[in-house]
Amino acid sequence: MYRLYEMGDSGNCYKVRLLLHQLDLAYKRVPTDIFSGETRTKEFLALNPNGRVPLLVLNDGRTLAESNAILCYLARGSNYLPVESYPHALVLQWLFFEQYSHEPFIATNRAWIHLLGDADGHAAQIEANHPRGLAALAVMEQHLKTSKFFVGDDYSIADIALYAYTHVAHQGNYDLGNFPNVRGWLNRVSEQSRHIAIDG
Ligand SMILES: N[C@@H](CCC(=O)N[C@@H](CS)C(=O)NCC(=O)O)C(=O)O
Repeated sequence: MYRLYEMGDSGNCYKVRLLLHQLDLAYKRVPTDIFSGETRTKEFLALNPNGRVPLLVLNDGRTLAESNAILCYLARGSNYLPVESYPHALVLQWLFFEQYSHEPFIATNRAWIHLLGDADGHAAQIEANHPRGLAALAVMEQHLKTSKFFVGDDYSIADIALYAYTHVAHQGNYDLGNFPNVRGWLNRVSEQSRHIAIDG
């Protein structure tokens, strides 16, 4: 059985739980509180020297970090990751977009505002991040004008990766009111079979 070191209200960890559930794979959750330093202990750093969750431990003890790498590993051979090189690369394109242009602005503001409750202490960073998060949402909005899911008509791990922090973007003070295509897509993702909610 897989072991997943994770935190319930982290979107990066939720991506992995959502896919594990949709693939009906057995796993054990290992709750890891980042705010009390549990990702920086000697024991945890031996598993992931980068000190971050999610961290997946395979049956044979090998470890895998980085949420989107874990999605690729688990989705291989399933309907959630196309095999053909071009659609496969498009999935990767959106996974990299999520990590470089979306998550650093949307997830980070959510963490300061919603998880830490310290909007005042991070006001300048939140303000600087906000337009960059909106820019990522605008890219998604434009793409979803003509596409049902991120890669064509089929739900994939690109959707899982982008759903994780977009559906809770309001917790980082992002208003999705001007993004009707994004809202429609959020609904389609939440209607997929075996969908589960994020914790918290
Ligand atoms: N790029 C990484 C980001 C992981 C990450 O930032 N995890 C946060 C929780 S969402 C964490 O563990 N932070 C603990 C720390 O920085 O000490 C991924 O996608 O897995």
